[in-house]
Amino acid sequence: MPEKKKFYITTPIYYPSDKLHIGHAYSTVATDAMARYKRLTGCDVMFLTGTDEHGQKIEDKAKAAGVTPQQYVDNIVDGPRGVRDLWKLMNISNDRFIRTTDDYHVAAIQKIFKAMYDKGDIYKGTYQGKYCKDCEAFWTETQLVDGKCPDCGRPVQDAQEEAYFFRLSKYADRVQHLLEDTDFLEPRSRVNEMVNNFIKPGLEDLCVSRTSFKWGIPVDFDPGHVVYVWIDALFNYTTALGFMNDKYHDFDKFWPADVHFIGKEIVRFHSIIWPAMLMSMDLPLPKKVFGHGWLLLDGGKMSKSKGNVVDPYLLAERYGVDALRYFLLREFPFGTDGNFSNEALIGRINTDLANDLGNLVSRTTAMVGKYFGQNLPGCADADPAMDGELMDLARGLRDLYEEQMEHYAFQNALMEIFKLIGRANKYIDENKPWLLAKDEAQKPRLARVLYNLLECVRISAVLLTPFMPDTCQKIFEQIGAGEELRTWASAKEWGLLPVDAPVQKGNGLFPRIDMEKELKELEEMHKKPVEAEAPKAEVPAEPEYITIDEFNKVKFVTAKILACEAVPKSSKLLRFTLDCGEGIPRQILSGIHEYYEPEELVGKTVVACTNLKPRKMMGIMSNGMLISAVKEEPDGSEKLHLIMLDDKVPAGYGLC
Ligand code: ME8
Repeated sequence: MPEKKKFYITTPIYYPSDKLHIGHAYSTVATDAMARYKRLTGCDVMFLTGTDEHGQKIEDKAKAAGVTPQQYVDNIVDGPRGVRDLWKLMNISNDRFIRTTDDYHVAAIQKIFKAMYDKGDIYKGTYQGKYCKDCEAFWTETQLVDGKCPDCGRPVQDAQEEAYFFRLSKYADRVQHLLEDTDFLEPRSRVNEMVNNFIKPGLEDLCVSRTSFKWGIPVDFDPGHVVYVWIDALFNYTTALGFMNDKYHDFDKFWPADVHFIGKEIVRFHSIIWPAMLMSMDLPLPKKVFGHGWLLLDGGKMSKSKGNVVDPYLLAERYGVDALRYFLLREFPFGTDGNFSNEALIGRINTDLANDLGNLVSRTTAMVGKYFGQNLPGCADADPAMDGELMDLARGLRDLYEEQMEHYAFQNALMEIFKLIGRANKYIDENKPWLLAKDEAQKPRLARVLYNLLECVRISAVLLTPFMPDTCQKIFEQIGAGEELRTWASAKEWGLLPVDAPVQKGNGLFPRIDMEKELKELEEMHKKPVEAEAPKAEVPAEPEYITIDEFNKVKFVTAKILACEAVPKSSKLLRFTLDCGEGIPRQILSGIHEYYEPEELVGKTVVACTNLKPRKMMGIMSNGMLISAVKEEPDGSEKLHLIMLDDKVPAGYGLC
C-alpha cells in the first residue's frame, strides 16, 4: 500500500482571557472542515488546536477575579462551557490540543530560547517603546495609528525595561524573498501589506522577554525575565509534535506544517516573525500561512471589551451545530471580512438548508416510500435527453469541489455542491414523478428518476461531510448508503448506490424558521447582557482571608506530653497532661484514641492551641486543643496525624 500523504494543519491557539465567541469558532470550524476534507481524500491528518495561556492580560484578569492565573485559565479552558466544551459541541475533530502551560511545552520553550540565545540571535538590551496591553504587542511610534494600537485602536503605554531581543533584522531579506517570491502567504493581497508596512520601513529587532509581569515561561538562565508571548505561542506548532520534548514523537513525520490558518491581525507574527524564528532554529518553514478575514458585527470587530460578541453556544443550541458550521463557511469568502447577522444566518438556514437540501432529501425519500415502499424496483435506462445534464453535473462535481477546497475557497466549494442540489430539485419539477406514478407503464422510468435523485443526494452528502458531519450521517442512513458509498472515490462514481438500497424517510433535517418571530425573540434576548444567556463558568470563589492581627489572636505553643490516658467510657477521647511552659501542667482532651495508644505518646512534643475557650467533654474539662494534620478521604473517613516536633524543641515556645 502506498504511504498516505501527510497533512498538518493548525488553528491559532486561543487566549483564554475570556470565553470564546463566534469569531473564534470561525477559525476553528474552517480548520476542522479542511482537516475532515483531507481525511476524506485519504490523507494522514494531524489537526492541532489549543490555548495560549500566558501574558499580562491573563495575570491581570486572574488578579481581578481573586484567583491564580493557572486557576483562571484552567476554568476557561476546562471548566463548564469552556474552550474544550465548545470544540466538542461544534464537532471539532482536532487530533491534539496544546496548552502553553503544559509542562512539556514550558520546558521546550526554555530550550528553544536558550538555543537562539547561544546562537547569538537573542541578546539583552533595553526596551523602549509603546505597548498595547490588549494585543500584547509592542509597537514603534511609526507603527501607531493616531497614536493608538494599529490592531485594536486602543491607547498604548510607554514602556522601558531590560529585555531580551530577537535579531529579526538579520532575517529581513530572507523573509522578504519568502513573501514576495513564493506563495507562502495567502491571500496574496496580504503580502503587499506585510512588505510595505513592516519590512520595507526596516525590520526592528523584536522584544522577546518581559520583567514587568510574572505569568510567563521563566527564562531559566536569567531569573526575573519571562519569555514574551510570541516565542512561547508560535513554537506551539512544533512542541505539540514533540520538538525539543519527549511528550510526542511525530515532529519528523508532520513538520513542516502544510498550513496555518490564522486571523488577519496575526498575519504579521506568522508571516514575518515565525519564519525568521524558524530560520534561526534551522528548521524547515511551514508550507503556507493563510490569513482569513474577520467576522464583523455592525461593521466592527467582535470583542469582549466592546461588548458586541456573539455567543457560539447560544447559536449552536438554537439553530444546530451543522447549520452554524455551514453558515460560517458558506456566507463569507474565507479570505475577507464578513458582517455577521442573525438575519443572514436564518436566511441561509431557510433557503439553502431547509428549502434546497432538506427538501431534496425529504421529497426524494418520501417519494420512494410512497411509490415503491422501502426499495426501488429495477429502473429504466437513463434517458440522455432528460437525465444527461444532471448526471454530468454530479460526475463532474468532485473535481470542481476539490479545486476550490485545495484553495481554501470553502464558499465556492459549497456553491458547487448546491448547484447540483438546485439542479436536482429542478429535475423533480421537470420529470413530475407524481404524474409518472399514475401510469403503471411508467413505473420503471419513475424508479430511474428517483434513483438519479438518490445518487445526487449521495454524492452531495459525501462532499458535504466535512462541513456538516452529523447531517450527512443522517442523510446516508435515510438513503441506505453504506460506508463504502460515503468515500472520496465513490463521490466521483455515478451509479454506485444499489437500486434496492433500503430507503427510509427520516425527520426533516432543517426545520424552517419564522424569521420575523425569531428576530423579535433574539432582540429581546440581546437586551439582556451577553453573559446572562450562558451560565457563567464558575471562577473559584475568592478565598476568605484573615488579617495578621486575627491570625495572631490564636495562641499556639509547643507542649510536652507529661501523661496520657484513655477517658473512661469514651472510645475516642484521650486525656493529656501537658507542659506548656506555664509553670503548672495543662489538661487537654483530644479525640484521637483510634489513631494512637496513650503510652506511645508520653514524652512527645506536640503543638497546642491554648486560648481556645475551655469546654467540658464527658464531664472532664479540656483547656485547649492539640493540633493534628487531618485528611478527609473520599469515603468520608479521616486520616489523622498528631503534629509532633523534634524532641529538642523545648515546651512553651510560641509559634509564628
Ligand atoms: O490571537 N472573526 O488569540 P485570540 C474572525 N493567541 N476571527 C477572529 C475573530 C473574529 N471576529 N476574533 C478572533 C491570538 N478571531 C493568539 C494566537 S497563534 C500562535 C497565537 C481569531 O484568541 C483571530 O483572528 O485573540 C485569531 O486568529 C484567533 O481567533 C485567536 O485569537
